[in-house]
Amino acid sequence: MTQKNDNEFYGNGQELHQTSTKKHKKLTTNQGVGISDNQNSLKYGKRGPTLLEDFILREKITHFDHERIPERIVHARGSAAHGHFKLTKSLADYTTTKIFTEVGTETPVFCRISTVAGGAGSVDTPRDVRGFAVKLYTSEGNWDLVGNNIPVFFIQDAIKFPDLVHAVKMEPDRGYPQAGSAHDTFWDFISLTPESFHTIMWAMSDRAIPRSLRMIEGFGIHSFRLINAEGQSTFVKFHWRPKLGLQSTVWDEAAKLQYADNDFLRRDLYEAIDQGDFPEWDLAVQLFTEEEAEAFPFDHLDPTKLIPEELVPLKVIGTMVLDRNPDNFFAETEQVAFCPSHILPGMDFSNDPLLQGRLFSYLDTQLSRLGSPNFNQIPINAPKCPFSNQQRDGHMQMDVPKGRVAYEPSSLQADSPRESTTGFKSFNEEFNESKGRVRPESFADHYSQARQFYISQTKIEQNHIANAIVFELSKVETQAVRLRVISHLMVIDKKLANKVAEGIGLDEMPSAFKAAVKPKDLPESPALQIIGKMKDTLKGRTVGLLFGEGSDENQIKRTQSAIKKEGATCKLIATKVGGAKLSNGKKLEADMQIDGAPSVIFDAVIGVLTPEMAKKYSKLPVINEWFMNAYVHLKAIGHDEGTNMLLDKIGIMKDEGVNDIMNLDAFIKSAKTRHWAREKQFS
Ligand code: HDD
Repeated sequence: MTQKNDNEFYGNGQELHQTSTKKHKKLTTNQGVGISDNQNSLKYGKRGPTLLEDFILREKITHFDHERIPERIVHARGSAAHGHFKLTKSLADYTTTKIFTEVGTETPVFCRISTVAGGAGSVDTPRDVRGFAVKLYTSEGNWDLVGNNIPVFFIQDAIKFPDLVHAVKMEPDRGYPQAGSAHDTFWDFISLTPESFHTIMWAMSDRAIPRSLRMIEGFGIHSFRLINAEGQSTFVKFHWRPKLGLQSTVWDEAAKLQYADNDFLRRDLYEAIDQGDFPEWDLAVQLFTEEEAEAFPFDHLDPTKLIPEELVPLKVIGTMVLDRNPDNFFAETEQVAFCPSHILPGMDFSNDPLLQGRLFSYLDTQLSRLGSPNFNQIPINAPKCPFSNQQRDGHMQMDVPKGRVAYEPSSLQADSPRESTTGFKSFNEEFNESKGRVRPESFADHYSQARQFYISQTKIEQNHIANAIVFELSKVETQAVRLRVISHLMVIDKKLANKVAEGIGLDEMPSAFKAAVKPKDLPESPALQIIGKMKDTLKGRTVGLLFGEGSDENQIKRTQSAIKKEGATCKLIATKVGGAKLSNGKKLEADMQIDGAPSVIFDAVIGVLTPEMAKKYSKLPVINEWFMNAYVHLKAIGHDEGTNMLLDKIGIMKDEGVNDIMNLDAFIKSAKTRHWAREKQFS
């Protein structure tokens, strides 16, 4: 007896997609066998048990059960995009590597930007360092520049990395906090690790709460070597500089973004690329010789130190554009395997002990995460230039090598791969040292650059750093840990230490930590600020425009087109996503409903409301909060007559950031910046 398809009786959905006129691909098993019913498992009788024989069910469920791979132990949450890098200035005097000598060549790249501490499903906007990893598929092999958005690191030696990570990750007994450093174990470790304080200053600055992944810098951190045709070496540090300039959120905004949109930064990057607003970064280098390095007041091999731009200026040599979203998150963003050991002929590593440990760790991690030494064959990891060797077999071997020769040297097969004179050569460095578990004295000054960073900030940024430390220490439950942190801050800057002590309600200051080396007073370096690097532009930003019943269409259209002209996006917000009827009787649909579009997700806000609607809305908490949060987060507010009444009712004080949109130029000018003066009201 042929069985009837139950869908005909119960209408469980199959008939809906069968009615589509589009020609679909045939649904098959992984063996290519066509599937006639993907809704019902094979049963003995209509209400009977499912049969083990159902190979279609078993194949589907087995695959599903194994869909996840171990997430990255750090940097688990990331967003990525494809693009290309184009060299504009040759470094032929310094290196033979083609990516730095062939001006005009476009090299494909894949760039993944991540948080460090949280799991793969954690939110986008905690206070955290951001990973900035770029894989460049060059004609000479893959080069991975695996950096962060902060130019220094917490520790000087890779042997401490597991401790640092265990301290910042959720505490092992209680399993929280997820994705944040504001807890005892992190600050306990930090307070016992003086070398971490320079990076702590950066991590407590607004760099760790970026507005957009398109508005952060990237740093290779370590010194690397460039090697020229004569075999001479020059040290190099790499910097990515965003064309949109730097922009961060303020802390209250970052915290509120966590409930407004878990995927805020991921969505921002995806949508920007999707609408053709491609983010770009200049690649700049700092070049210096061994002799020049010896004259620096610090050791460039110490990853807790940076080289101020005032000492070694940046040279821009090319630009990276991200212009294509991944087709599949897992296949690309999740499976991409970065390794700092992936470098090219014409480059080499420095002896930075953190870098040296990384050269081991990443390859090892890929073996456990991706499960096979053949991870290089996954399309996102495979070089785009030819590659061949005598490595064979292993899990998930995709290649079908031909011939009988799987060794080298060999003579039996003319086309089997051989060594080449243009292959990778290590720099011929001479050593006259003894073996030992040592750290050089030149790494011992932990505070001079921390102080230099702090004093280089604007007053606004200094306040934010102090507030961030107060916030974090207020979450720390152990008083001894708080005191130890303050004892280090006293070495960095007494005023900062006092401010933090006052913020956490400390009655008596601890004594200052006894630094191994007395810190030097280094000159201020304005290049270390964020505010100084904000661009006077609306490009790449988003303005939220609230409208309601009876709003004026002309006013809305005029405002929208002025914003668009600036290269920004304007999102229409209403209390219903279906929109509202305008004064001319036309219905205008909203892009978003206000409950799902709090003002934290916008760079500036505007209200176009009739006096009647304004009166009605002034009683709605969600709308009060919309404007009030924009004000507190220092954003520009644009209003018409109706909205002006609403702002008065809510108690928003008028300043140069609050403008009538009759004068759109004034609004646009004010939306290009944040209105820092307001902060004084809240301190
Ligand atoms: Fe790391 C991932 C950046 C020190 C061990 N690291 C990872 C990623 C970035 C960085 C951006 C994510 C790459 C991606 O998107 O897939 N790590 C850094 C920087 C460091 C640093 C800038 C210091 C300058 N890392 C560091 C040390 C060790 C590791 C000292 C170990 C000794 N890092 C890893 C890792 C990860 C990783 C465990 C996790 C996932 C992965 O490698 O692929 O191997």
